Amino acid sequence: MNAIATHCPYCALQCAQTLTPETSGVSVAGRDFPTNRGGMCQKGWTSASVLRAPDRLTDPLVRGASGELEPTTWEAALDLVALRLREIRAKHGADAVAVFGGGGLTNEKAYQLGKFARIALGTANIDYNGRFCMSSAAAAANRSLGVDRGLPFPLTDLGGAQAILLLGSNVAETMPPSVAHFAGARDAGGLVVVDPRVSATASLTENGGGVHLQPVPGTDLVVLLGLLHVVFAEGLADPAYIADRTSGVDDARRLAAAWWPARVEQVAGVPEERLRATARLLAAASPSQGGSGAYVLTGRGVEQSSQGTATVNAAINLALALGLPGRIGSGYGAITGQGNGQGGREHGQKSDQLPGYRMIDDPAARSHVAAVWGVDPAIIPGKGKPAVELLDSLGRDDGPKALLVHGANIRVSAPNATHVGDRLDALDLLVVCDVVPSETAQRADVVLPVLQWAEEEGTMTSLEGRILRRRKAIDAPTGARSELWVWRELATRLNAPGTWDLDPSDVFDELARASAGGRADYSGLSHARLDTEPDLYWPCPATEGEPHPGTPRLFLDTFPTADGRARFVAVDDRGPADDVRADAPIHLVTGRVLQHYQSGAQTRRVDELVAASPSAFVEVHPVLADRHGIAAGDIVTLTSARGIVSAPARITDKVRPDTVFMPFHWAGDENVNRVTSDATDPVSGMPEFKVCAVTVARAVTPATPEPTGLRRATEVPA
Ligand SMILES: Nc1nc2c(c(=O)[nH]1)N[C@H]1C(S)=C(S)[C@@H](COP(=O)(O)OP(=O)(O)OC[C@H]3O[C@@H](n4cnc5c(=O)[nH]c(N)nc54)[C@H](O)[C@@H]3O)O[C@H]1N2
Ligand SMILES: Nc1nc2c(c(=O)[nH]1)N[C@H]1C(S)=C(S)[C@@H](COP(=O)(O)OP(=O)(O)OC[C@H]3O[C@@H](n4cnc5c(=O)[nH]c(N)nc54)[C@H](O)[C@@H]3O)O[C@H]1N2
Ligand code: SF4
Ligand SMILES: [Mo]
Repeated sequence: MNAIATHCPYCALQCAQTLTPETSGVSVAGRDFPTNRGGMCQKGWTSASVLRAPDRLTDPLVRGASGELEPTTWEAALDLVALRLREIRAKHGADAVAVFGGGGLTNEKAYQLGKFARIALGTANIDYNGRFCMSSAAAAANRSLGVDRGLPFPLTDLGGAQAILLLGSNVAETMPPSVAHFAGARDAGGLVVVDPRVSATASLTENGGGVHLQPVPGTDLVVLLGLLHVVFAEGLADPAYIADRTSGVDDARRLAAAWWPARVEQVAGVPEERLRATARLLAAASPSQGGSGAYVLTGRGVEQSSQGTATVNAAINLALALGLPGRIGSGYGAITGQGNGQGGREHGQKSDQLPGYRMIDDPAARSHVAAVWGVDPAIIPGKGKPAVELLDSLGRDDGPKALLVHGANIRVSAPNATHVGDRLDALDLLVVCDVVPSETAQRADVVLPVLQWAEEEGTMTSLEGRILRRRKAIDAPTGARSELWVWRELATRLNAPGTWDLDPSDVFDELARASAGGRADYSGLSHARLDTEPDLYWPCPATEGEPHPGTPRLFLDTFPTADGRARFVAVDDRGPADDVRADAPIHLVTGRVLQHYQSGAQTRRVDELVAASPSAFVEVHPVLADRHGIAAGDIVTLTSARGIVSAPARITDKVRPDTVFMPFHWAGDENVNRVTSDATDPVSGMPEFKVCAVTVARAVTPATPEPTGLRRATEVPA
C-alpha cells in the first residue's frame, strides 16, 4: 500500500512521519526532516492508536429526555443545533453564541472557524486554547519585534550556537527530538536552563553542559532584570547594535539598574555569582564579543504567568542588549506548543484577530477580509472576550448562552476548572465537536463526531513558521464528518452569507487571499506548491514572476515596526497574583510529562502511554515530605483558594523544598486545574497556570469524587 508522508498529530515540532495504511489502521514510521531527523517521541510512535480508539465517536449524540447522550442522525443533530442557535440569537443577540477553538486545528479549519463565528454566527465571542498557550509570547513579540512568529529562524540554526538561555521550557520531555539541536551549545558548556525544578532538560546542563538556575517559581522577571543589570553594569552590551537597530533602551536600563544581583538573589534565590557568570557566558557567545552565537528562548514556564508578557519582554530586552535578534546564528524565540499553535493564531480564532494576523479593529483589515468573504465590512463584529473572561461569562445574565467547542477539552485544561465546569453547566446549549468523548464532550448537549489528523488533508504551521502538509492516509470510520462540512451545513441552516468550501485546498486558497498583505502572508502558497516544497516559511507573498522563496529568517535587515527598529519595552516586577503566604505557604508549579499530551483526551486512550504513565502524581521534596509525614506513594492533597486536588506523592529532590510540581494531563480528582489560578496577564489575557499558592497535606480521607450527575435534557425537535 502507499506510504503517506505527513507529520505527527501532536506538538509544534511536527515531526515528519510516514504512515502506511494496513488492514486494521495505519503503521507509523519516523521520516527524515531537518527538525526531527527521523526521530519521534513515544507519543509520535503510538499516534495511530487514537485513530482506532475503542470509544471513537462515530454518531452525532444529543442529550435526550433521559438525560443521557443518545445517538441520532446528522440531519437531526444539525437541525437541533441550528434551531437552538437561532432561538438563542433571537432572544439574547448574536454575541450570546460563543465559540472556543483550538491550536491543534489545521490552518484551513482555524480559518474557517473564525469566518464561521464572524459571519455565520455574527458573534464577537470567539477565542481558543492558544490563549492558554502562546498569547504572552505573541503579545511581547508584537510589542517589541513587530511580529509574532515563535521562532523567527529555522530550528536547525540553534545547532551552531555557543550559548542558549532556555527559560521555563522542558524540551527534553515536551519535544524530545529537538534536543539534538541543543547539543552544540551543550558541548560548549553554554546551555542555561531556568526552571524551579531539575527537569529532564535542566539535567542536560550537568557534567559541564552549562548552568541550571533554579529560581523561586514566578520570579523569572527578576532574574531577567538581574541579567540585564549585569550586562549593562559590566559593559557586556552591544552598543552599536543598540544604536542602529533598537529604540527605548534608556527606560529599560533604568528599571534594570534597580535589580542588582544581591537583590535578585534575595527575591529569586539565584546566587549572585551564578547570575553574573550566566550574563558573562551569554555575552561571550554573542556576536559583538566574537562568540559563535547566542539565543534566548522562552517556554510556558515563564509565559503562563500574570506577568508573562512583561517577562517575555524582559527576555527580548536581554537579547536586544546582547545584539542577538536579526543576526544569523543568534536570536530570540518562543517555543510554540500545539501542533498548529502558530497557524492557529494567525488565521482568526483569536478574539481580536482576522486572518493574516490582521487586527479586527483595523478598518483596512476589516475591508480586506470582508472583500474576500464577500460581505459588508460592517457585519464583521468587533473584539470579543479573551478565553478566561469568556469562560467566566458563560451562562451569566449578560454572557453567552451557547458555546461551540472545536478542539479543546476545557473541563480539564482551563485554569480554575471546577469553576469553568460550573459555567459550562450554566449554558443553555453546549455543542462539542471532537473525535473522542473528552470530559468536555461527555457533559455537552450535542456532540458531533469529526475527522482527525490522518483522515483529512490540510496544512499546519510549525514552531519555525514553516508551513507543512498534513495528508490523509486512512478513511475515517463511517459517521464521522469533516468540520468544514459541519460549518457549511450550519451556515446554510442559518442563512449565512459567504461561501463555505469543503475541499481543504480550496479553503487554503481563500485563506491565502485573506492573508495577502497581512503580517502572516500566505498568498504565495497553495497545497500544490507545499506538496513539492516542504521548506516554505511565512511571509510568502504572491508575486508576478518567480515565486517568493518564503522567509526562513526574519529581521535580517529591519524589524516590521513603524520605525524599523526593535523596541526595548520597559518592564518591572509585580510578583505572582496568588503568591505564597502564611495560610498557603507552598508554590505549586504545573507542567507536562513525556507520555501525555495536554488534557490527555488523546493520550489517555493509548495503552502504551498509559502503561508508561498511568496516573497523576505530585513531586514533593524530601524536606517538605518529612515535615508533613508524607511517604512515597501516599496520597497528598494540594489546597488552594480555588479547590483541592489529590494524587500520589513522588519524593524527589528535583523540586525545591518550597515547591511542589504536578502535571495537568488527568481529569476528575487528579485534575490539577481544580487548584490553579485564573488570574490573567493584563496585556495578553493568559492565565497564570504555572504558579499558585497551596497548602500540602497527607490525605486522611479519600477525596470526594467529581459529581457525575447529568444535567438538563434537550429535546430533539420533531
Ligand atoms: N509531552 C508533551 N509534550 C508537549 C505537550 C504535552 O502536553 N505533553 N504540549 C505541547 C504544548 S501545547 C506546549 S505549550 C508545550 C509546552 O512545553 P514546555 O514549556 O516545555 O512545558 P511545561 O512542562 O508546561 O513547562 C516547562 C517547564 O516550566 C517549568 N516551570 C514551572 N513554573 C516555572 C516558573 O515559574 N519559572 C520557570 N522558569 N519555569 C517554570 C516547569 O517546571 C516545566 O519543567 O509542549 C508541547 N509538547
Ligand atoms: N495546569 C495547567 N493547565 C494547562 C497548561 C499547563 O501548563 N498547566 N497548559 C495549557 C496549554 S499550553 C494548552 S495548549 C492547553 C491545552 O489544553 P486543551 O485545549 O484541552 O488541549 P487538548 O487536550 O489537546 O484538547 C484537544 C481536544 O480536541 C480534540 N481534537 C483533536 N483533533 C481535533 C480536530 O481536528 N477537531 C476537533 N474538533 N477536535 C479535535 C482532542 O480529542 C481533544 O479532546 O492546556 C492548558 N492547560
Ligand atoms: S516531539 Fe511532538 S511532534 Fe515529535 S513525535 Fe513527539 S509529540 Fe509528535
Ligand atoms: Mo500549549
